[in-house]
Amino acid sequence: MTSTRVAPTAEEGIKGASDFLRGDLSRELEHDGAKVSGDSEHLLKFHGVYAQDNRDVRRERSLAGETLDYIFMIRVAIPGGRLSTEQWLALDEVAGDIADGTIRLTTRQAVQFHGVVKKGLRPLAASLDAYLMTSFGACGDVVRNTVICPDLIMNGADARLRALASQIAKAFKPNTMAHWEIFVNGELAAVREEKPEHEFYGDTYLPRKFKIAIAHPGENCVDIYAQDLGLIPATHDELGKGFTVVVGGGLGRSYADADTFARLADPLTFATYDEVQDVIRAVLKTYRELGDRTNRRRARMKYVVADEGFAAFRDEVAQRYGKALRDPVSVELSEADDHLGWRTLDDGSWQVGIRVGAGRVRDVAEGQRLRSALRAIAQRFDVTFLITAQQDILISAIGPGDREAVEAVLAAHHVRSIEELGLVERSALACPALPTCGQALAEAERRLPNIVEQVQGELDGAGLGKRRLQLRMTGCPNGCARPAVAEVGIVGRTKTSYDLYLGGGLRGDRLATLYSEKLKLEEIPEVLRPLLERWKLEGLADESFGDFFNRVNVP
Ligand code: SRM
Ligand code: SF4
Repeated sequence: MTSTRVAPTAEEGIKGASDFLRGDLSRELEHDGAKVSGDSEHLLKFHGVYAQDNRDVRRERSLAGETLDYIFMIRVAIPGGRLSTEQWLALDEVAGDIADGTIRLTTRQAVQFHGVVKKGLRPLAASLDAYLMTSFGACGDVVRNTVICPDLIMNGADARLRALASQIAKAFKPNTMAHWEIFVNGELAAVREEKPEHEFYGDTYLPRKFKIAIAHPGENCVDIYAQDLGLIPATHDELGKGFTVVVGGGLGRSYADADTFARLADPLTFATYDEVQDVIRAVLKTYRELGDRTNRRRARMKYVVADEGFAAFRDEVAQRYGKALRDPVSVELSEADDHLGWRTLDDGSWQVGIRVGAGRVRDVAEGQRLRSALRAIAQRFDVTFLITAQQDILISAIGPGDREAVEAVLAAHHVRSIEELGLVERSALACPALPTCGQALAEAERRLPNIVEQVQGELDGAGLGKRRLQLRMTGCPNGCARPAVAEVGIVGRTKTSYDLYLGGGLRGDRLATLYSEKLKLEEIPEVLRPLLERWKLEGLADESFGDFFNRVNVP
């Protein structure tokens, strides 16, 4: 009789044999070669490190029989995207001394460094550690960087809410000391007593990554329904303040596996502040036990929810929670706030939100010198930096008398104000894609300015220049810039073609539908043109493009 049981993936074996994420990493970091072995590549991800090669020179080097240009990407987990000026200056120094001169803000409020060589990994980890930051757990099969609406941190009336992202990050960080032993202070860390690993991780951790976000009660700037688990502040008639917990979201798909899909999270329960971590633990245990460890393409929790059915999944969570789950309190989120521009906070201080194209903080010769501007502000003013889930940066807690001085620094570095931005540019997102991402099928970040300009041109041409249009672009269907919930989602299909998704929107509560396949990038404005014309003629007053597209059911 043949067994139908499928073996766990190689990655599961690597995790299990790694002695809690150590493996051979110490030795590998010490040897001279520019790269690490495949097993170590997998373990490195848990430490926030991705092995990459510069794909711009891959072909010519291969043809010439030369070794590839091996580089590493390091992702720093920043709960809620909140940074002190000292931390920002430390990141700025790393960018200049160890990485490629840029700081890449991510769609999950974290920071990435690109182009780091192997011998830079330990100094980089030590610099982060000195300023209470780490890349540990920013990648890998664990709870990833916790995202929160910036308004809840700086302007939140409720102190418990303000602290929640950091508390969750702490509570769900793996206990192993491997990172500090291998990357930061070697023997010193090894002699420290190591706590047993969390029960919901064990020695093989989760089947795949797990993403948590906390939304503002009024608007959806964090794309809460795209998360494995989302917390939406809500008030229960009897129990008072707490959260509607939503679960089972995720946006990645794979062309190689037709049974992969984007899915929005569903409401699971209402939890009070005191209960919320136990509910998360129960969800994690359910995922740990029921998630697919035989196929990494279908290992995310959304597939457990979809395969089991939501009601059965909910029962499984309740069993592990140890008591019945309450009904969720119904919530309604409005369109995402981009947090850009100047506003005053409740305590009378100022905040300015600055658009960072595709999250890339850099100095452009003869142009905007954003990296220098932020450095100068961090050196002169006692402010707080906040990274948004739209890859932008907020300078917050600016003293009531400092607005003009901060404005002057920004202007001196040619940092564009929101009044100078086109409305497509204002909300457009793109993932890094080429040349660093190993999974990229097509360009994204490097082509974003061009496609934004063309689509803005179409809007202007149709007399719709004052209307918002949300455009997101990725180099493959993994969906790192969340095109699956955008009004216009452009997704890399082959080196020179893209699939076009339409009809998501700024509330983030609707999946976009596949409208056209394998388009050249330059064809996209033409394909959009008649749709924008129809939106102008047939759209209701103030109806967004995404809402219009769904209402009239454009063929
Ligand atoms: Fe992502 C893998 C970049 C947010 C879905 N993502 C990658 C890797 C690490 C490529 C790789 O595996 O080799 C990319 C690094 C490229 C590079 O050169 O820097 C990468 N993802 C990013 C970032 C930097 C995009 C950005 O423009 O900001 C975001 C970093 C987030 C962070 O700070 O933690 C990023 N990735 C997302 C999101 C959006 C979100 O989380 O809100 C998604 C869709 C939501 C989801 O998870 O479903 C996303 N990334 C993926 C996937 C598909 C996972 C899946 O199971 O469906 C992959 C592929 C994988 O994990 O193997 C991936
Ligand atoms: Fe890479 Fe694809 Fe993510 Fe873009 S969407 S960063 S190409 S994995």
